Amino acid sequence: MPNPATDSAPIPAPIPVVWSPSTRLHVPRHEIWLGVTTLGTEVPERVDAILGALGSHRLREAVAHGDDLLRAVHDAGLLEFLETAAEEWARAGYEEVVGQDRVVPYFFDTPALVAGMQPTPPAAPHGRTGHYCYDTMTLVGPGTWEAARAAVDAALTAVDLVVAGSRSAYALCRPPGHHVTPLGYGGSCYLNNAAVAAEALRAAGHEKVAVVDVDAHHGNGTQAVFWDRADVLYGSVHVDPAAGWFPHVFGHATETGAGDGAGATRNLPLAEGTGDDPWVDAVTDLAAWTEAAGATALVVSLGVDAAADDPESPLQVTADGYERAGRALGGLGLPSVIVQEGGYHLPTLGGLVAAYLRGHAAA
Ligand code: SP5
Ligand code: ZN
Repeated sequence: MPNPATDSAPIPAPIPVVWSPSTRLHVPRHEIWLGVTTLGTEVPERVDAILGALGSHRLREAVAHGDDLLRAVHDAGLLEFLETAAEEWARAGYEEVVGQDRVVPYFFDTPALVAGMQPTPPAAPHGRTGHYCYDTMTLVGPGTWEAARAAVDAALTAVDLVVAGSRSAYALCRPPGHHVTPLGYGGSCYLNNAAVAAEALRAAGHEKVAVVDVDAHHGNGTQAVFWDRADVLYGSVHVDPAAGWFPHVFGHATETGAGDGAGATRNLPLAEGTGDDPWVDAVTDLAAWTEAAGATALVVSLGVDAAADDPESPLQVTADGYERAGRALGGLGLPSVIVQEGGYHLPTLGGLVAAYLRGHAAA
């Protein structure tokens, strides 16, 4: 039966999509989890799975940006390590000597080791990686830096579009970024694309920016970047780390920020098996929180790994849930930069992103 109310509604213009072919250059090949080597999940084919589902959107290539905002988020030592690690590893001959062609940590100079003493910087590359990389799943190869840097450029180009007047823009960032802290990387992430986007919106004159993170995992890195700041809010809905999920030690509801940032962090952990209604309610709650705080711009960390088919999380969200989440966040009417995070089920990944963007644009 025809419905005049919806049949006459204008079809929303699709959100512009920013991407870079260089993001395909990161080929992690493997992950090492619990000491077992398995095939990588954060694969280059993700880029094509997403592009394939966004055919009706206008594609733009990322424009190269300078390092200022990258340096505002990440420590100089981390950036230097990431930029040079693959070359150093190759020069040291680990591929020939031990059969490992990717940079992977085995030794971690945690507080347990350091015990309050002053460690001397290690001479060997294989003694250095664990200072920056906090897990064994996040391998660095020859194209990793170029891809991660291109993902940052995609996020910054999306910010440019929004600052120039586009209501929203989507950055197809790969590798993802929300697990990267100022000092370290992990969780299949190398550079924190969403945090850099938030800094860029601040630099463009937005006095309060909200990052809302709907990836299945808590974005501990983004939380760390803005933990003691009042000018960038961080809100996240994710599978409860207390039920045993990565990143294990962060993402609990008790974490709400500190100092100037007290109350500017909000975590909504959900039980394993949570489906659309409670998940969309949590996203809606974060949208209302953002609005009440008076944010004038939004960054969405769009992980689609909360989906029922995703192999990396036990949440059970459908494409309809993602579309409703898009409506809840798009309904804020804020200039929005939507940044890709996780999502690993290649057959459904693109459709989930498209569903979110449809909802965000329609609101
Ligand atoms: C950006 C993002 O979604 N990062 C996810 C990091 C969490 N990964 C946890 C992986 C746990 C074990 N996965 C087993 C995979 C076997 N190949
Ligand atoms: Zn995730």
